[in-house]
Amino acid sequence: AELERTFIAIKPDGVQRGLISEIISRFERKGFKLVAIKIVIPSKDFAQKHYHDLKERPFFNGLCNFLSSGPVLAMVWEGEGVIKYGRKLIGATDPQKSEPGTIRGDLAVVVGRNIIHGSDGPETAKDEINLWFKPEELVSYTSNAEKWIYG
Ligand code: YYY
Ligand code: MG
Repeated sequence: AELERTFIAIKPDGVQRGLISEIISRFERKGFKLVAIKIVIPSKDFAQKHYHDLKERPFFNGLCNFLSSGPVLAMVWEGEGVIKYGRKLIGATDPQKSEPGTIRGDLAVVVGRNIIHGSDGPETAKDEINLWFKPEELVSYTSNAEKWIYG
């Protein structure tokens, strides 16, 4: 398995609604590997850094207030195709447009409370992992299931 990694975060709504285990289990059962995890309350300044690409959008301020309003579960998941397929597991940005079976489709209703973040490409994955985690917080290990997941 190649070392592709993505940044996944359960936003304050997902944490407060008790959806941590539900969301983690979807990535875990798929066969992706958890290599970093922590719970943090990001400052507003940190939230603005995380969402810097969206700073011109009208919802930027509310979005950053929301992300910094409570605990966020920050994670790094590893596996073949995890960036793109992670987005598939998550579903469309607007939960009204997310397919049933996706995290947002099954568990969220409105775009402003869509419970989860996932990196949208290799560059943002790298940037977001570096923003949220120190290198020593990432754990490299061999999972015993790997040969059964990848053959
Ligand atoms: O990557 P993703 O989270 O699916 O969507 P983005 O376009 O990156 O927007 C980030 C975040 O902003 C989204 O998850 C909810 C919020 N947002 C919003 O509140 N209203 C919009 N019209 C678009 C996005
Ligand atoms: Mg995005």
